[in-house]
Amino acid sequence: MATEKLQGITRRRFLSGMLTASAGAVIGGSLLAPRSAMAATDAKNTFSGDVIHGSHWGAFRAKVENGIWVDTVPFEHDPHPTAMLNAVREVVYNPSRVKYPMVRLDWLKHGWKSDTSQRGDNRFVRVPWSQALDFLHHELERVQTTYGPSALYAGNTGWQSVGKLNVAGTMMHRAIGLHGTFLAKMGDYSTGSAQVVLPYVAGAMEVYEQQTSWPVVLENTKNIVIWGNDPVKNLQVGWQIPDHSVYGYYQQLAEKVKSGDIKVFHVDPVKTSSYKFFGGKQIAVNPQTDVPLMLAIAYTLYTEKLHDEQFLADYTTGFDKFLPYLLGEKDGVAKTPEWAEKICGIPADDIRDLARTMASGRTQIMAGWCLQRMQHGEQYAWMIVVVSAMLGQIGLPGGGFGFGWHYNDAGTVTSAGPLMSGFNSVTGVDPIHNGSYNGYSSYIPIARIVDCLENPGETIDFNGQKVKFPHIKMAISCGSNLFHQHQDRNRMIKAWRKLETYVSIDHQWTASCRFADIVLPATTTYERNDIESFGNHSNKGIIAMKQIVEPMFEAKDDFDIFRELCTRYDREEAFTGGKTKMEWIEEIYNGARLQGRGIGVRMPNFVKFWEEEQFISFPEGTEWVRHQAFRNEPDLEPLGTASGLIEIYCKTIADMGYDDCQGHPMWFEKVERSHGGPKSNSYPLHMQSCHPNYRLHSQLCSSDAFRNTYAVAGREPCYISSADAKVRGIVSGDLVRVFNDRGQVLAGAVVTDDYKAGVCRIEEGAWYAPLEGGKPGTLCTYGDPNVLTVDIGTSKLAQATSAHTALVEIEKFTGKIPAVTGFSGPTSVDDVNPLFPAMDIA
Ligand SMILES: Nc1nc2c(c(=O)[nH]1)N[C@H]1C(S)=C(S)[C@@H](COP(=O)(O)OP(=O)(O)OC[C@H]3O[C@@H](n4cnc5c(=O)[nH]c(N)nc54)[C@H](O)[C@@H]3O)O[C@H]1N2
Ligand SMILES: Nc1nc2c(c(=O)[nH]1)N[C@H]1C(S)=C(S)[C@@H](COP(=O)(O)OP(=O)(O)OC[C@H]3O[C@@H](n4cnc5c(=O)[nH]c(N)nc54)[C@H](O)[C@@H]3O)O[C@H]1N2
Ligand SMILES: [Mo]
Repeated sequence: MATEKLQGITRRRFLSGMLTASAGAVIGGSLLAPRSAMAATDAKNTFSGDVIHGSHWGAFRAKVENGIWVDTVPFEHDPHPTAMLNAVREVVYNPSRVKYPMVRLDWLKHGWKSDTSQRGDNRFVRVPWSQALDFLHHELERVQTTYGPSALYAGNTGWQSVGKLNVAGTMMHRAIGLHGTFLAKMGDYSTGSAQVVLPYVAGAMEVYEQQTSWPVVLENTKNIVIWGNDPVKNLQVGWQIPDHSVYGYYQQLAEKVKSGDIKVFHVDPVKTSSYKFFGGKQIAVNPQTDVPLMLAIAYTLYTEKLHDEQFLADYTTGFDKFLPYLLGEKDGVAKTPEWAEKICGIPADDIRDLARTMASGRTQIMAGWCLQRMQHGEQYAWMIVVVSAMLGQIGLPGGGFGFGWHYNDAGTVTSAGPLMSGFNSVTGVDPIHNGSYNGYSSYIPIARIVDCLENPGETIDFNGQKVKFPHIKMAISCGSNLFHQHQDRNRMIKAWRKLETYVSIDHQWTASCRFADIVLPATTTYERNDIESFGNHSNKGIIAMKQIVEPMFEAKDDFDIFRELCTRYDREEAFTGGKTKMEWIEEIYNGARLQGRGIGVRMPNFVKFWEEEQFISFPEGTEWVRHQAFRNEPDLEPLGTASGLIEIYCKTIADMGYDDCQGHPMWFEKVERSHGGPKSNSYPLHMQSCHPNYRLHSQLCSSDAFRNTYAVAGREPCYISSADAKVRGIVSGDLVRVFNDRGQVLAGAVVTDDYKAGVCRIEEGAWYAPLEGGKPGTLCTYGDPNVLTVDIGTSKLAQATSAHTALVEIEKFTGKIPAVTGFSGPTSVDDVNPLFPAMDIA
């Protein structure tokens, strides 16, 4: 939700909605229990007033009464606040809060020799902090000295929270890295295949880079092709604090579409929020078949001589090697619109029309990331660049391709202000343990974690290298929810049993905590001080993130958790750098202030900023055109590819000799695909697990009152087309079972005409809530889509997630309706001696 047109909520109504929501949301008595109640006499806990803070969902002012956060008001400089801000307060107070250090029952009894098949049964024992940290330290020592660094997986980091100091994953890396080297990860779930293939093709990752400024697009562009992308939905959140100013340009775009000045095409099997907001034409492609559609566009451009030969000659290499494939000289299949129609479901004439329109004027392609989170996702990213190259507009104002328009306020004009640095994982101090990896890889591609657990010793291909999977014995994660992010939950549950010890550090009792042996309670950002940029690419200014409430229960800042861990191996000073948290914040601020002086931007001194101003804004920057430097001076500003040019054919990739990613983009059939593809006879519906409209991944799912504003029958919504619902006798509001060979979940049906027949969606991040905890195959009572997704690499090149290659069947649920598990924290067992010396069992 960003503006009135989006969901019919104006800023004023949004604000009043906030008030109603908070009035209705009762802070549960049990939640305020021990700590806050006990501390009620503290001076700090009688504080009342407004506190400025920031989040992935935007900046806000928290209203505090007697030490309790009662309401949330969007920041006055955010013109288009998201409704998700309504859920943020609950993160502190909800029943899923991790309250105390907890150790899994059988792990407490038997340490690393525990019965790991009990993992996930959610029985935990509260232990004192000192003991929990002793356990963690003991396990790090044991694993390093027994097996060496390859047995400790500490590479994974996730979306944690904003704040330049309290970067949860970085703190973990810094502290664990001071103890010993470990198994790291490569890549991420977000853009795993695009970020590997695009540097070969276009010379840069492309995905996280700033895009051409929106004013330039609004002035110059005639056609915008939004390819598998929903920026109106996805720009609600940001890696830093989003300023949401981009929605102002979106309103202008909507007007230009209305007046006919700009045409927008949405290549998407779903009528998206962006489609509804901008208007334009939907090209309702069959899922996973965009490459045939693009090949047919390329075929049309070439055979109708609409391609830019001069551009191809001057700025690209290898079109001649791609052409025989396109024309079918190589494999006997010309990639004609008629050929593509049978696969992608778009009539051949419509494909030709689209190609002609794209060639008829300035065309900007805005490509999303979902399509590269599928098997052979590399081909999609590569083919976007090839089509753009054929159009010849790369580097012109408002033309060419971009892969990051839906991320981090892209296309806003970057300010002229300085950039803040932050807490760093590197200290320059040697670790205690620096053992040998014994011939195993020192990293794994992030999404291959379960493959690695299942097949230690096996060697896989990855981006021209060989990765020999080590025997992982221990894993630790902090600010990351592995039991949300990873695919094929039931397979994961079995593989997880191979770990001797898994440690999760979080403030919400996520499924990852359920499947952990040691759980440590972190504070939320709202319980500590920090500092962050307002705006991502826009870099509009700096916000003081002031502590709103006292830490709940026994939660500690990640900084203190890891500082205290480091005292156990004499690395406390190295971890803290000899500074307190406030000194760090001041130093981060002063770094930017110094930089600002160099570029003529004056900032107040830290005390004035922190105590008085609390928000400073930067002067406006200048408009910018992506790839313009390369276009103007290809010799002086070559791309980062081997040739310095766009590589339509890439020898480096061809020489890797992979069957599933070759020298130029190609169409490969998928292991499963709807609309007549493999396995569609058994499971006819393509399940999308797109990024949620009302969450950031799994974050905010545990905000009960907010969840109940969108849950259906108490479960995660499952969007299903009217046609598919009708033949199954399903109506909106029904409890449905969504299933395939990999698993089954309950969800609440939302029947809609927005979805093409054969396509359904359960948004990622819905919490895993097993009927029988720890049992593979058990019903998920809330609707985690990753129970149903496939866990294979995209290809030998990137080995990224293929989450969006997933077929399912849906039926009305007729059995005995189980309650939703998953949101109420651990089952606490207290008749066990909490001081049982599990660590001596070794
Ligand atoms: N099926 C499917 N799966 C997907 C995707 C998909 O499209 N489909 N998308 C993938 C993508 S792109 C991504 S980026 C991943 C996201 O996966 P994650 O990054 O793992 O997702 P989050 O839910 O943001 O998890 C962050 C965790 O950090 C915790 N946390 C927040 N702040 C703090 C803090 O200050 N300290 C500590 N210690 N913890 C904190 C939160 O409570 C939460 O549990 O998911 C991937 N999974
Ligand atoms: N609200 C919100 N915003 C977010 C996030 C969030 O959790 N919540 N997460 C952030 C993160 S970490 C990331 S990585 C990005 C993710 O950004 P993306 O991966 O780009 O986002 P998705 O919403 O998963 O998918 C975008 C679009 O792809 C379409 N699509 C799916 N399958 C196909 C297909 O086969 N063909 C075509 N043509 N289209 C298809 C979907 O219908 C959807 O409209 O979003 C970021 N923004
Ligand atoms: Mo992501």
